[in-house]
Amino acid sequence: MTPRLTERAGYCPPPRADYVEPDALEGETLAQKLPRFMPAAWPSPQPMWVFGGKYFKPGQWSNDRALLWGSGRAPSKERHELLVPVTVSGKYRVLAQLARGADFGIVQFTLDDAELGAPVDCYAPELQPGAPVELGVVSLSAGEHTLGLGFTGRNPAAPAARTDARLGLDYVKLVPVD
Ligand SMILES: [Ca+2]
Repeated sequence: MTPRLTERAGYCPPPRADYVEPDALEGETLAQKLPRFMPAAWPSPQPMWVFGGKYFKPGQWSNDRALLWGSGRAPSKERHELLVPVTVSGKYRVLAQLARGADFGIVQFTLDDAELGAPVDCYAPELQPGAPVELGVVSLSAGEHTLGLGFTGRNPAAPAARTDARLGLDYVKLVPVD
């Protein structure tokens, strides 16, 4: 009989995250919608500790992971969509925590195809988590909603030798508004 993964010799369980943002919808675990066109790159859940001690400190990234995605060119019409589950109809503040870094682009969110918040410039000289960004207050019905991600451009300080842009979505949070 084939042993289960956790019963195999040498199995090393993934480390437990030091920090998980309460009530967060983790970017790395949100369901992804199939793109309408073949993307230049597929988004992938990324353990942030692989970037090493300089860029990863316990407690910086919720669940120690983020969803990383890149476009070959920014600005770009390329978009990627995630499914956001809403259990109770109501009004919500939408917050997002994004990674920042030298090759990270200016990101525009959409919600159910309408622009959500202002473009977010994710440039920073070195990889780091940004502060949670307020994307606005929206009324949402119970069910699944589509959160879109795309690039409107790159910060002028981004490396000039490249034209691509990346983003890292640590989490999205829906905070009920009374
Ligand atoms: Ca995360």
